[in-house]
Amino acid sequence: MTASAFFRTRIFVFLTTLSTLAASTSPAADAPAESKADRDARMKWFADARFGLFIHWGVYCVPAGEWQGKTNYGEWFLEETHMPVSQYEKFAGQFNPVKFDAKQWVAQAKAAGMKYIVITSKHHDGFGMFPSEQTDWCIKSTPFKRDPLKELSVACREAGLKFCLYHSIMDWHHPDWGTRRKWNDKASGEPDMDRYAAYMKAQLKELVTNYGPLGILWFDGEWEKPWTPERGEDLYKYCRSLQPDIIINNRVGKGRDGMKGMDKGPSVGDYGTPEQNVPDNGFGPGVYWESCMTMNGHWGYNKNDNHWKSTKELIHNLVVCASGGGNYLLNIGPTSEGLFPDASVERLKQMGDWTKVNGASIYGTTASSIGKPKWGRSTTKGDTIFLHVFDWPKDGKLVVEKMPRSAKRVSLLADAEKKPLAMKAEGGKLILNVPPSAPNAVDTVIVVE
Ligand code: H79
Repeated sequence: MTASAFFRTRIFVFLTTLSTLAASTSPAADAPAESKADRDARMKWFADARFGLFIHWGVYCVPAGEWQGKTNYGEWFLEETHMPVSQYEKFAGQFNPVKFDAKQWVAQAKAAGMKYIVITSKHHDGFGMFPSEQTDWCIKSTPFKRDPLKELSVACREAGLKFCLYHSIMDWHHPDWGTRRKWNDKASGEPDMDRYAAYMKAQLKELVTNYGPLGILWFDGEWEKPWTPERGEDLYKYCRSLQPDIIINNRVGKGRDGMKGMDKGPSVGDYGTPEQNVPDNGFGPGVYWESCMTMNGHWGYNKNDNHWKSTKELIHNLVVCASGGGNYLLNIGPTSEGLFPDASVERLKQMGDWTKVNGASIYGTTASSIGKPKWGRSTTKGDTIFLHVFDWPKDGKLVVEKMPRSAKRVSLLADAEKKPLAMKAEGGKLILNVPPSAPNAVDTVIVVE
């Protein structure tokens, strides 16, 4: 495949209007862009999946968010404490997660209804969670004589989940990252971004070769000046050359509109990445996106953070993502023992109770033409519309204001017998007789065929 064949139709936000533009960012316009059909085929598993697990795991889980009386650190520990790199490196010597069980993590994610796992192969502190030949600043320098990424990749494949990696572009440890920190006492000489890009590529080659095929490469930390659009395009092309069907998020390039996460203009990358927010109405058909979010207030493990979101809030977020045509990537920060925090485990279980019964209204669905009803949300698949009722009507009548077509049969998704609910069509509206109290207090799903 030629270099420019990698560049595709890009979709981007212009002011508040979303426009679909056929724009190639390739400097050489002689080769055809990936066709929409080919792109949709490559993105299909991602669009069907809707729900994934993010895992932020690195040596920052050793201090567990606490240092010199302050308790609010996470994976940004090195940057926020300004600890000398030589001192931070000592956490590697204490990282020995002997309770880590890849099969158990994957089973917990699967039971929650998650279809893919994205784990940090390297966060901004540069530490590799895999034995890299490119550096000693990786799992090799810990007492833990195992390869957690290998174990997880195998467990994912066995369980039918896609295995994906988060790999930070910004690197506070590497001497060649262009904006070197003053507290990096291990680095000398002048930073050289060409050398840095070669280092990243060599690590990515190891990752794709030894843990692949990967579902997604999830880049981050692209916003600092040394990272340029040209470097982003080059890295995108390189990763696709290693594995043509790999999916790459938009943070490989420079187009991202801050935490809103969608691209401001033409840029490389396959999908948008809202962070810590769920867009209210999605971005229209054909736009791929995924909201990533913490379960409490930190990505990396913080032993003092008890600001856990309720399961209800997490389920609603998943449903709002699906109803806007996007995915929900929910984070866990495991401990230095190798365990998911209890509160995370509990929430995964509870989400699983809901997805087990109601998964048909999430996986493989898209946004429905009903839009955003007063009582909740809606998704659709084929000839079926799923009504997600967050606020159950007190008078036993659920009104669907904008019914696109006449309904043949209406029932509760949780009802295996599909007992029909009484209904009445009235001037484009559909009025349903529903039980007096909500069968599911979080989100009762009604199936309209
Ligand atoms: O890995 C997790 C966090 O450590 C990382 N992304 C998630 C997935 C993260 N890095 N930074 N942040 C979260 C918040 C940083 C925001 C800012 Fe910016 C960076 C503000 C200004 C520069 C993002 C990029 C918003 C504008 C540009």
